[in-house]
Amino acid sequence: MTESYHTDLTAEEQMEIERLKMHKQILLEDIEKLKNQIENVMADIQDFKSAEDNKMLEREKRFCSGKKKFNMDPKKGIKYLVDNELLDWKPERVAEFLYKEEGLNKTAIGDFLGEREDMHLQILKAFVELHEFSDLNLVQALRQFLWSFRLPGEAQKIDRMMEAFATRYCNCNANVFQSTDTCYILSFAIIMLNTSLHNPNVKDKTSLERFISMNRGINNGQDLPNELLTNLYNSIRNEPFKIPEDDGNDLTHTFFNPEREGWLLKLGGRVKTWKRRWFILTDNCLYYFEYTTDKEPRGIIPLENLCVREVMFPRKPYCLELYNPNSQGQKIKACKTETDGRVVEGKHQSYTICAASAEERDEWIESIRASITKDPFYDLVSTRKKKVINTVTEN
Ligand code: 4IP
Repeated sequence: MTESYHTDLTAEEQMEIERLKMHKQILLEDIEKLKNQIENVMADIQDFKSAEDNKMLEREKRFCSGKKKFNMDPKKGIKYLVDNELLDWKPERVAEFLYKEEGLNKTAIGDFLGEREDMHLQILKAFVELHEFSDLNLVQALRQFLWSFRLPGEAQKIDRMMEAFATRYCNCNANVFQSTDTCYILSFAIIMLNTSLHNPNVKDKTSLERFISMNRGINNGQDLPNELLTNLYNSIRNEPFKIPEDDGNDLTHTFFNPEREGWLLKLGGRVKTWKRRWFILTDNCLYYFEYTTDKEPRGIIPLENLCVREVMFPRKPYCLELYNPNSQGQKIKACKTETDGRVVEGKHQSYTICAASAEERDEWIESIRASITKDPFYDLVSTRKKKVINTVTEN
């Protein structure tokens, strides 16, 4: 049909058709080439995308493993994230990571923030500044703050963190307290009030009147308004602090939960013989046993009111001493089992205990200190109160 159709055409028209056919052929080839090129480009894009996806996945994996490392050892975890370019080693970035990232262990956050190095102090400052305390009363602000990490056990760490908290609170609420120290002291009073009101082991519950009188004169020598203290008291009474990580709502326990056990040498009380004993530090008591498997301890030393320090002893290089600073020369309250099985009062005026190395001794000293929970914040707060009184008398 095409032929008969063509025969009707003039030679010129037929040539034109031929020319168009060729042109069409060329165009089809071009289209084919373009198609191939597009396919190649698409394949490249696909490769690139999956390489990017892989990179992202890889990054995600490393980020997760950084977080796990952080939970086990916060400093190592952060170093890993920084070395792998997953986190900028800048106070604001690290603070944001600690504040916002999910799945971080709050004890680890607290430990990391409490460190003494300059960078850590800057991170702590940036971290606290991520909290908005404007127009919140002190209890509301503390609720927010204490939920974002767990206060570590070491007094100096707590001091730094509470100082940072008080500074931030006063910056957000300029006219509530006369100084940061007032805020600091009252924060501790509130934390202790929480323990007193909500820990079933505390029998003597702090009354509102006592809370108010405990806080007399802390505002640079002046009293805080009764109304403010009453509000704070009621807020704590109606709702205890919520502590991250579901392991009890006793703040004293939450802050001070170190436990240690190990072999140490102990010097006798009257007869000065060294005995190797298995020591266990728990619940603010030091227990010692003859064998690790013994059910009954040979002796129990309640740590309440005691202090611990390093002490020199001839031929025993790594000694520590437990003593009562308020009644030197008197016997320390303790109990021991005599060889005949009778339980009697201890006869030590101080306990001299020797560790196997300087490091072990220091670890014991640190754990014992952290465990002396007569009033865990006593030293921190009393230093601050003295400071307030001195400032008042100087002026
Ligand atoms: C004993 O010496 C042991 O050192 C006791 O330690 C010690 O009691 C005694 O002190 C001391 O006299 P001998 O065994 O040589 O008699 P442990 O009880 O660990 O065996 P402490 O009070 O340290 O447990 P006094 O103060 O009870 O005499």
